[in-house]
Amino acid sequence: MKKSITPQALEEAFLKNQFILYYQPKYDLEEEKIIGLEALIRWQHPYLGEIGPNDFFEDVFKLGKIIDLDIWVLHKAIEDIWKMEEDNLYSYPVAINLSAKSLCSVRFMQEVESLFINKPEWFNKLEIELTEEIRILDFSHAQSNIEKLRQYGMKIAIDDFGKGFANIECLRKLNFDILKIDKDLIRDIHKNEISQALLDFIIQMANVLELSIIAEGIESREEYEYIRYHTPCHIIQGYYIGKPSCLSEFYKI
Ligand SMILES: [Ca+2]
Repeated sequence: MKKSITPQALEEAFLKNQFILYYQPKYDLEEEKIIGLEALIRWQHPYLGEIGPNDFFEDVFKLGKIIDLDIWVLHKAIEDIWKMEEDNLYSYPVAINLSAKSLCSVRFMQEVESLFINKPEWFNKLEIELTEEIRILDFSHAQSNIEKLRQYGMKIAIDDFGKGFANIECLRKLNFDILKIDKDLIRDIHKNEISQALLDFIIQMANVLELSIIAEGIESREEYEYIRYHTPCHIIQGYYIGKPSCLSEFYKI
């Protein structure tokens, strides 16, 4: 599959609008309802079918198109938030995944600013998930842009927490609102005492830092029950709760 992803094909994907956003629900166990959606990108390739981000992100980075892609996601998520309101549907907050490169880029921030000037009311429905896998070289610049985004009403999450080595440094140097616990830590948590101890520690730390917590990657009934009955974490995400699907799926009766 990788071989067929040529720079031309990627250029064409942008020109011909071949990307699509799927949404995965975040569920609140206390309120017993969906409280938000995470936007997840797919590429609808004309010959290869649907391609997940893991299979084309590297090429997007190599081509220097990651900011273009993040801007596309931002526009599309806002369009979908607007569409939910237009159709008189409950408008869920939408989280988008953002690269550190875009966060630190003038172009992305200008795009956010011009969208905000036109429709500020959309922005308190938007959340940013920043993965700590990507390296942030200039923390003070990243932090000042994070503060701008928060001033626009957006909430900022540190994504995949528990993976990689930059976790604590990111938490020390940047201000977040939400901490998303990585799925690797959740996997088989019901039978892994080390994961359980680490999860307890992360939850305590998040409480001290006044961060909301989301446990992602819940795929089995056992994982679900462990989180539900043995931890105070009440916002969850994963295949056990709901797979990524088209926006319209959330409004089917
Ligand atoms: Ca994410």
